[in-house]
Amino acid sequence: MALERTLSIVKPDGVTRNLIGEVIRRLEKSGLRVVGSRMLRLTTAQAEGFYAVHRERPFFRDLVTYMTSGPVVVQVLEGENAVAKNREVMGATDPKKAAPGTIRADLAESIEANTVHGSDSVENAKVEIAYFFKDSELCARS
Ligand code: FUP
Repeated sequence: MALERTLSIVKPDGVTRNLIGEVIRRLEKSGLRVVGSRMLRLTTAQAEGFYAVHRERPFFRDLVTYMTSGPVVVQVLEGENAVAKNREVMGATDPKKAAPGTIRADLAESIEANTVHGSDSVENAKVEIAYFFKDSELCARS
């Protein structure tokens, strides 16, 4: 088992529907610990940069519009196998395909407004965490 960090985002639909606490409750219940957290409204440039890997995909413009439609909460989670554990608690991208009991199956509105983001690898987690946080803004909990 490896101690890891991962980036989590409560997306605009989650914030708008007052689900910040519900999302964090589920993540904390899984054993993950919050080591950094901030609310912000992404600019178009920030959303485009964050999802740059998807820039050629047909859903890219809609995704950027959606991600800038309201505030988000960006968080860094720490724990054993944090990347995979966060993805497990989140569920599959499309809420219709997400396993019962996952955040997306229970709470998401659509494949776009799917309530949460979670890094998909340790490597990407490092890049995504650095996109939003300085080291000095993170408080180790282990
Ligand atoms: P995930 O890692 O589960 O967040 O999924 P992806 O990295 O594949 O996709 C990133 C985001 O793009 C999703 F959370 C929502 C959006 N998306 C769409 O809007 N339509 C799609 O068909 C696929 C992804």
